[in-house]
This record gives sequence, structure tokens and C-alpha cells, in this order.
Amino acid sequence: MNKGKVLVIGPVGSGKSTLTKRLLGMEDVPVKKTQSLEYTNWIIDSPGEYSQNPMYYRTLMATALEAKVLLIVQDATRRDCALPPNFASGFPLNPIGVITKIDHPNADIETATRFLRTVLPVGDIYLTSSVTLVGIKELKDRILSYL
Ligand SMILES: Nc1nc2c(ncn2[C@@H]2O[C@H](COP(=O)(O)OP(=O)(O)OP(=O)(O)O)[C@@H](O)[C@H]2O)c(=O)[nH]1
Ligand SMILES: [Mg+2]
Repeated sequence: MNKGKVLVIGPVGSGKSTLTKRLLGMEDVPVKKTQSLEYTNWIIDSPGEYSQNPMYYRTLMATALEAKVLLIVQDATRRDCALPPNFASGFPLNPIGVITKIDHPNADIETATRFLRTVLPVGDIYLTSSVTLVGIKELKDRILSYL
């Protein structure tokens, strides 16, 4: 499969790199903070700062030109949203929403869905946990259907 077809965005600590490992079926080595765009197999993982600071939006847009699918990550334990309303529609990509950490005791799926819907008004949202692996296979199948 081609390199870097799926761009993963979302704020710092939302679980993008852990999710990337699960999607790629990589062994359980601890993830380090992402410092720059990381190309692994068919995924482009981004640092959370790129989603939190508009200064980086142009970089995300330019990177999107290489990709086909945009994964927008929302942490189920967060009570805020990093990205501006309708951000997904600015990308010429197939957007998929992903709520991470649904295993967490502080997870609030309803609130997370509401936040993610502001960024991604239409399109699929997958509920996932990189701990229990719930939702990972379904998400991967959906992604692969676009590639
Ligand atoms: N409970 C739980 N914790 C998770 C899950 N996914 C990730 N985490 C934890 O969340 C923290 C951040 O995960 P990362 O994957 O590094 O987050 P990131 O979005 O890549 O962060 P940046 O690289 O800083 O942008 C780590 O401590 C993970 O172990 C999950 O599904 N459930
Ligand atoms: Mg990371």
C-alpha cells in the first residue's frame, strides 16, 4: 500500500500515535511525544500542536495533498475541542471522526461526539479504545475502503 495516505490530526495527548500503532498492528512499545510529521506505512501522524496552533494549518493543508483520508481525533476525556468549526470541510479528503479513550473512567462519549460534530458536521464517527481495542478493526476496515 502507498505511503502516507491517512493524515491523523487532533490535539496534544489525544491518542493519535497510540491509535496509529493499533491501526498498523505494531507491537506495544510506549509512544513518545510526536515532534514532527511521522510517516509510517500508510499513516501520517501529526504533532498535536499542529491542530492546536493555526500557524500550522497551512502545513496540515499541504500534507493533505498527499493523502486520501483525514482522521480527526477527539479525546473522550476532554471537555473542549481543539479545532475550529467545520475544519474538516477545508480538506480535499475523506474525513472520518474518531473518539479515543472510551475505556477511560472519565470518558464522556456524548460530549465528545458533540465537540467532534462541530469539526465534522457530517460523516462517520468511530468510538475507539487503544487499550481494549474496541472499534479499532471497524475503523481500519473503513479507512482501507477508501485507499
Ligand atoms: N485510557 C486510554 N489511554 C489512552 C488511549 N490512547 C492513548 N492513551 C494515552 O494517552 C496518552 C497520549 O497518547 P499519544 O498517543 O501519545 O497522544 P498523541 O495524540 O499522539 O499526542 P502528541 O504526540 O503529543 O500530539 C498516552 O499516555 C496514552 O497511553 C486509550 O484508548 N485509552
Ligand atoms: Mg503523538
